[in-house]
Amino acid sequence: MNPLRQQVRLARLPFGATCPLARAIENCAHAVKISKIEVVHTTSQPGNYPGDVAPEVAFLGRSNVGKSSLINSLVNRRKLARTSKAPGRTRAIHWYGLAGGGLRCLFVDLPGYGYARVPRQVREQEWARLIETYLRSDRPLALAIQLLDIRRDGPTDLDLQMIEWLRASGIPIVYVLTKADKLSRSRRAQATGRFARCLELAPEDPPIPYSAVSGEGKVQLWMRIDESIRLVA
Ligand SMILES: Nc1nc2c(ncn2[C@@H]2O[C@H](COP(=O)(O)OP(=O)(O)OP(=O)(O)O)[C@@H](O)[C@H]2O)c(=O)[nH]1
Ligand SMILES: [Mg+2]
Repeated sequence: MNPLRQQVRLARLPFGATCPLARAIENCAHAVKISKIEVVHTTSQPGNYPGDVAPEVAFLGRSNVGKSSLINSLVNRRKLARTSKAPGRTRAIHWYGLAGGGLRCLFVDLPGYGYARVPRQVREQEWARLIETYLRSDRPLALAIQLLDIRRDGPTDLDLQMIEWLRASGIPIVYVLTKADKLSRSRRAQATGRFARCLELAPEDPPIPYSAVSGEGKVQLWMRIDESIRLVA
């Protein structure tokens, strides 16, 4: 059976009745039927935010880890967020508005950190300030999705700095291990355990292996998003 359909089956039993955004996946394995998706705002100026206010879901992680691809995968659009093989593609903050099942939220695609080829000054002063100002702002941040490349041994120092900061701020976090299709099933399971240990995660709150290629992890992640949006909405 298609792994995504299998996840949907498993997911349907306990949560199907209460997660409209996730439930929209039910009948078509690769189509989340969100009724409306729109580009809301783009900025490279710290403090310049959209007038549109709804619970926000921020995508954080190193450059090239797969943030923009994850957004496209979640909404079943190939080119909503621009992706690139070369790191450093997303240099601004992009807000995307999603509505479906009576809920509305904004996905926030942030520039990646840690891209060594960008001059240090630009990296530290512009991008870092953009991300930091956003995270310190009073935007209604419902959830931070922290992306980590599943092929790495563990989080990098920059990832850990970001995670410590998010934890200290009390922002709910879900950890997504990207590019899961690049590892065999057994190596994927090992990596998931390794990241869970490094991050000292509770057994009931494991990281989610995700593949933007196969859609693995999509249902679990939508459930977490759905749950978090409801708490803030
Ligand atoms: N095989 C595979 N490749 C992926 C996956 N997710 C992302 N990629 C690839 O990884 C590269 C970077 O993806 P992006 O989505 O642009 O990464 P990003 O984190 O937005 O990068 P920046 O905008 O530079 O911070 C692209 O070549 C994607 O096709 C995945 O799940 N599986
Ligand atoms: Mg990007």
